[in-house]
Amino acid sequence: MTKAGFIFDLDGVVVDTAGYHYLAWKKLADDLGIPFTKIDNERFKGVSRKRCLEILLEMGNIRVSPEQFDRWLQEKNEDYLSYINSMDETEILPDVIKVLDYLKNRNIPMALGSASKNARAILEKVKLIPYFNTVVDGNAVTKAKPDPEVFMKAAEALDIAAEHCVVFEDARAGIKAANAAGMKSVGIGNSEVLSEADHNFKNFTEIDFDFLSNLVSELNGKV
Ligand code: B16
Ligand code: MG
Repeated sequence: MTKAGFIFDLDGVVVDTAGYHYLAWKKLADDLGIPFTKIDNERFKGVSRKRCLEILLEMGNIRVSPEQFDRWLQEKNEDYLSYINSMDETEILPDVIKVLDYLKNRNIPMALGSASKNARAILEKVKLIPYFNTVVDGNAVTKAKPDPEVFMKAAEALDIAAEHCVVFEDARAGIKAANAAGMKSVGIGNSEVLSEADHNFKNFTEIDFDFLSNLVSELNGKV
């Protein structure tokens, strides 16, 4: 029986929903007269919805009542969900299924660890729910990455010790969270941004079965 657990971030690792987040934030920013570009959107990756709105309002020097803040949060999310609703399995990032199948065929427990409160809905849309033993999302955590809470909860739900887990992440805060949890970390994306990761790949097409097999052995070998 394996002691190894694999934990995956969602946006930027399994699917690329950043473009939809951008469109929804851009619409709100336009309504509020705040200039907002794709470069600004980079700062929102891996960051909670509430914190994103705080940053947007700071950019526009806008102060609002808690009620208005909540209304805008809801507005952004409804807009975002209208894009999510038309997602399907064609939006799974290249070779993600190859990696998930490899692990599933070896009965290796897998978890999703995401800041998104919409994570479960997205997994359902792209039909990936059956791969994951547990989904820990933005509804389950109180502290955002780089706090390790999301990944610690995922390991706990898998019933696997943190030091036997590995996290796949595309955000610097996510790599920091994995390292802080005492887990192995794999950076997906820009290796300069993710330089604190134990391993780096541009995307899943660069990950081969030898790498996965060695990783599983390494995690299993830990005491
Ligand atoms: P929601 P991840 C994160 O997902 C996104 O990268 C980030 O841009 C977004 O603000 C956050 O989820 C919250 O999403 O509004 O759906 O709750 O990378 O942690 O999977
Ligand atoms: Mg991400």
